[in-house]
Amino acid sequence: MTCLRLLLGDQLNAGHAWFGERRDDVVYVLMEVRSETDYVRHHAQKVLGIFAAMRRFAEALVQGGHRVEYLRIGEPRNRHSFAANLDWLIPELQATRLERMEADEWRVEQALIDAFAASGLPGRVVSAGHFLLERDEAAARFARKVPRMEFFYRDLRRRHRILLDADGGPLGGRWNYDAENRAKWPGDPPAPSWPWQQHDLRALWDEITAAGVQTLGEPSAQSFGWPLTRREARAWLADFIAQRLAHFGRYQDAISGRSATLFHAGLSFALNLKLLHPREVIDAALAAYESGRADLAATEGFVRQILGWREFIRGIYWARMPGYAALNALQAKRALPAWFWSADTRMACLRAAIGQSLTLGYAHHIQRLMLTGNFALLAGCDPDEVDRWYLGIYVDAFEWVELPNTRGMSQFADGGIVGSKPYSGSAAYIQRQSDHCQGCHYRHTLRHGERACPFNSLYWHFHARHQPTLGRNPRLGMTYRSWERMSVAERAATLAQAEHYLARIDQL
Ligand code: FAD
Ligand code: DLZ
Repeated sequence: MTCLRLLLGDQLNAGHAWFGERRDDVVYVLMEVRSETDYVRHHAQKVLGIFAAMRRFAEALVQGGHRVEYLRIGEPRNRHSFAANLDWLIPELQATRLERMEADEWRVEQALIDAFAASGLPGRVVSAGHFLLERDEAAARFARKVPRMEFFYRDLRRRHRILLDADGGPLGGRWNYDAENRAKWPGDPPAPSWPWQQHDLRALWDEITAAGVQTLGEPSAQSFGWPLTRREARAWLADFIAQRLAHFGRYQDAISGRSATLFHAGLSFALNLKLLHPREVIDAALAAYESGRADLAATEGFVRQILGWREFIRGIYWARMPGYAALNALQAKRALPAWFWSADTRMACLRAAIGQSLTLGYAHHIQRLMLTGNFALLAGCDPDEVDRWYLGIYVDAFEWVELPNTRGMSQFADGGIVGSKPYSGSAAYIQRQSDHCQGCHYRHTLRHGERACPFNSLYWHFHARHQPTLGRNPRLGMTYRSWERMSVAERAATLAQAEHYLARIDQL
């Protein structure tokens, strides 16, 4: 009797109950497959990082005495999809039973449901043991009505007894320290660089390219930086807590040309591969608070990202898929500008955000939301294209977290499920939060004219063209009142400027 247990590239959770006992009748199977490398064009570092982490995880299992079958990308016997490989592995391993963890992506979950059913073998699907809310509970909670993130987050704080006072209220008397978390970064304190690793992954990169996998961005295979094992991920977490957590909250909405990473954690890749558990990340932050190394606003601001946003986003995904992936509430149809793949634009903020996305496979949240996402929203880019770009370019991008963030939070294509209004901003926002506007080719103060910042006219064009629907949103009342206070001539010049830019969008 042999049980085949399938492990996916984002299921590298050494703490899972499966690995607590060594069993001779269990074979763990991991596969590098073209179905996963090719469903979207990924960043080179994402493919490298996932494969390198999978290989290290498999080696650790073997060292722990487990039986492992590992299919490399270049092996002739590899048939390049989970189902096609299971077809020949089942007889080869004489498997009499199939087991797997729940997949995080709807597409993969459906493929595995079918593959397991086709095998005719008895099987079992277990929780991946990673999230704080089980998948079915999250989906059931959001099936009819999705609450605002804030209320969901308060619920989880109460349930997990995180940052509560003796009466069960929020520590410090407030649930939310958002208002203190919006400062522009003046350059001081200095933003410590991340603890990049120096892995030599050139041999793996040669295997990937020889197999014909097409990627985007820089592989940086000679000194690959992202953490690939649990030990490296733990060290990265410790570095974040010691070096950056204290300033995380205050500067979490800042953008700067002087630092690509500011005080962000850089933990999403390790978290999404499950090298780290969200609870251990939260506990590390709480311990820093309790020992006086981070204040309440910084700690709460960070906990909200993991306990609040990360779990909330996943709940929406599982409650609303597969329909969510087709939502296009604003009927956006435009192609993404060509410079999204080259960073070749005169807009300094977008040049920096896209440039670092191509070199690092990373941009921080406000760059994703208020620079690239905001531009695509204002320009009316097709959410299918926007999704493909975000799903490919970031090392941490897996559909369960990418889709509600992109289509929902950033593009408002879900019509208000994730957020109650679109996250739109003009150059005034970018000037307030960043240091990009000084020295930019464009002028952040101008709405129209040769050097007018495109964000300004596009901002008003977006609101004007969606006035029949967004004009009814009470949270946009001030925006529409400002628009209506402008003179007729000013409005016409602004809209004409936007049309001019939209017609030349690839040349901005
Ligand atoms: P920090 O800013 O240090 O935050 C700490 C952690 O909180 C992150 O590691 C992450 O696990 C969690 N977190 C924070 N915000 C969110 C959020 N909105 N949703 C889910 N988790 C969150 N995150 C991904 O992990 N994968 C994606 O594909 C992804 N796509 C995004 C697309 C868009 C358009 C936007 C606006 C956001 C996206 N995010 C995504 C959320 C967020 O931007 C990243 O989690 C974050 O930038 C990762 O960097 P960090 O670890 O330095 O995060
Ligand atoms: C993203 C990715 C890539 C590029 N390659 C693989 C792979 O070859 N094998 C694998 O098991 N997983 C890979 N992944 C991650 C899967 O797409 C991921 O398991 C699903 O997205 C489910 O969340």
